[in-house]
Amino acid sequence: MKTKILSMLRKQETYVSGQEMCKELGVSRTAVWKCMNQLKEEGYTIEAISNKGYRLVESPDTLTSYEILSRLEKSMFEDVLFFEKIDSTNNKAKELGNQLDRRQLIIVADAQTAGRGRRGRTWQSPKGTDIFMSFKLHPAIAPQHASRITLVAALAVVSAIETVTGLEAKIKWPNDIIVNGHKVCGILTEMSSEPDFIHHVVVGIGINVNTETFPEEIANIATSLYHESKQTVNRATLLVEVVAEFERFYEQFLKTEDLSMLVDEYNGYLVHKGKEIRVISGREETIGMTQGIDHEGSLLVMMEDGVTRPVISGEVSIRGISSYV
Ligand code: BT5
Repeated sequence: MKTKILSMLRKQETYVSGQEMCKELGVSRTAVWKCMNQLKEEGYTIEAISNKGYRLVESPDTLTSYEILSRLEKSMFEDVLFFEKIDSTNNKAKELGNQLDRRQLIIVADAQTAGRGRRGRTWQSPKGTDIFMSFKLHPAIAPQHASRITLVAALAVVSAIETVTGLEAKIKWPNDIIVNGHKVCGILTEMSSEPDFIHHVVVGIGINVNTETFPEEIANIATSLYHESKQTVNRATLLVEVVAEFERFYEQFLKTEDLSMLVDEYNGYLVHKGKEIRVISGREETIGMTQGIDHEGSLLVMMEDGVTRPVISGEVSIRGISSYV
């Protein structure tokens, strides 16, 4: 009911009458009134004027499922599950995937107690300020193409950050988003599959939105949108923009199972474009210049011998500079 009430209030700039709401929702006036009071208690500012009805003046910075669903008009995701605190939204999405729940879902948390990065690393996930979310997807594509979805998600996040905050965001291939040389977002894609069939793909996205300070171990690497813009960002606004952009790019990706329709846009955001870089993948180190990715999502590096080779995965840094980028 909260989702429906909030979406009705959001659709109309002016007042929505109590009567209209009762009719649309099929409930009594008292039920609507009770729900309005609950929303007010949760921090929503709702103006109520007799003979006119209700108007939403302001929303709190919250990521509840009704806050997000009421802002998502049409979506490929069937539901949004919100947790005040959880070990990891990726764990939850995988757990649901393993229960053979094939609905495409968004899992969101206000805090994580065991947020994860790649290869067992930790993702700092404090309460109340940032976005921790996972998409549970069931693409009918070849399992070996699934890692490309990380790049699709990165494109969605940079684009959403630019739209919502006006900040210039860049992609550090393959899974980081950078603002002013510091990491503002990380993406972790995980999959359960058979050799020729995907059970589920989980795309986990962590965005530092309003965090003001970071623990010492990441203080030199990390930044937040608040830190860079000196303005707090409404998390639901940004989250919904990321989802909308992801759906737009993902639809294009699914047509070809590669990035051929997205390559130019992606390369336009690449932080290392035209730079001499060092890529470490496993024990191998590659040094050279990159102009961008190819349609398969590999980073094309022109080596000192003049030959361009694709790098499938690895950690990239600018050669000769010891900073994180
Ligand atoms: C990542 O790994 O960047 C992927 C992070 C994915 C987090 C999301 S949150 C929702 C979902 N649920 C999860 O449990 N995970 C996903 P990687 O490239 O391995 O980078 C990890 C490294 O980033 C750490 O070793 C730190 O150096 C640094 N780091 C940790 N927390 C950070 C933060 N909040 N902001 C910036 N850098 C951070």
